[in-house]
This record gives sequence, C-alpha cells and structure tokens, in this order.
Amino acid sequence: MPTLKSALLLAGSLALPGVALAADVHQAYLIAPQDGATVTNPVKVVFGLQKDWGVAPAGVQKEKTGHFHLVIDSELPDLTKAIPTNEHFIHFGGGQTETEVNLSSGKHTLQILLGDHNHMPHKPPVTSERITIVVAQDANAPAKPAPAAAHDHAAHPAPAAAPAPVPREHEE
Ligand SMILES: [Cu+2]
Repeated sequence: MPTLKSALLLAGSLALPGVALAADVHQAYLIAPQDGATVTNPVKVVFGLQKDWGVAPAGVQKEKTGHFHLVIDSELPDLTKAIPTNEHFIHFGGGQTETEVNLSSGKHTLQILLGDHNHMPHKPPVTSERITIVVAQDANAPAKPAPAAAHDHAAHPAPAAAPAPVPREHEE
C-alpha cells in the first residue's frame, strides 16, 4: 500500500520542523502559570506580550497586534496557515489576556501563539516558550470561590495538644 506508506512518511516529516521555525526571541510569554509549576484546576493562564506588540480582537487589522492562542499539549501548528481551532489551539479572538482551563491531572504543556486578524501567525511568529506544568489531582481541593487570592496557603497548624502527662509508675 504505497499510499499508506507515503502518508506515514509525510506525517513523520511534518512533526519535525516545528521547533526550528520558532523565533529565538519570544515576544510573548506566560505570566502564569510558571514553568514547572504544580497547579490545580481551574488553571489560571495569563498571557503577556513584549512592549512592541499589542492585543487586538480578531478581525481588527493593525500592525504589530494580534490575539492570543493558547497551545495546549501540542507543537506549534503549521505557521503558514490559519491557526486551527480544536482542543489544542484555543483562540481568544475577543482580545482576552487571561483564561482558566481545566486539564486532566498530570503533565501538560502550554504555549502562546499570537495570530493576526485572520488568525494567521505573524512572520516571524510571535510565540512564548513552551512551558510544562503538572496538574495535581484535586480530589480534596475545595472549589475556590475567588481565584484572586494568591498565596492563600495559610497553614492551619493543628492546635498544639498539651503534652499528655506521662503516667509515672515508680519502679523502685
Ligand atoms: Cu484566532
């Protein structure tokens, strides 16, 4: 089956060039979460751009602007085409600069890719580094009503139990 074989070869070759195309200088970055962080759902993701660049909603054509795309668990897409829309490529066409996502527990990668008014990557592409986070199982994590409270890790030390009097038995 030559067609199947060539399809497989094509798929293999497509997987390679993604990294090489990434610009050395990252014009976008993830303000949160931090690379290597362990987080719980919902995961708050905050996008950042270097000062040369600005955010504009999809459909608004303006130089050096674009809207964010969050790349989850994927290489960058084909940078010569409009950014796809699926569970790996989330568009923020309204010009949003942060979001919350729910991810399965375990390791995930996150990366930002800016797209222009037509959801096309810029040339060269405006990307962030690809970071890796670990989503902890949140079985016993109470739903946080307000995601704003950072560092809300007030330890709850158990009240120190008074040392139990040691019964003494004199063995003399
Ligand atoms: Cu888009």
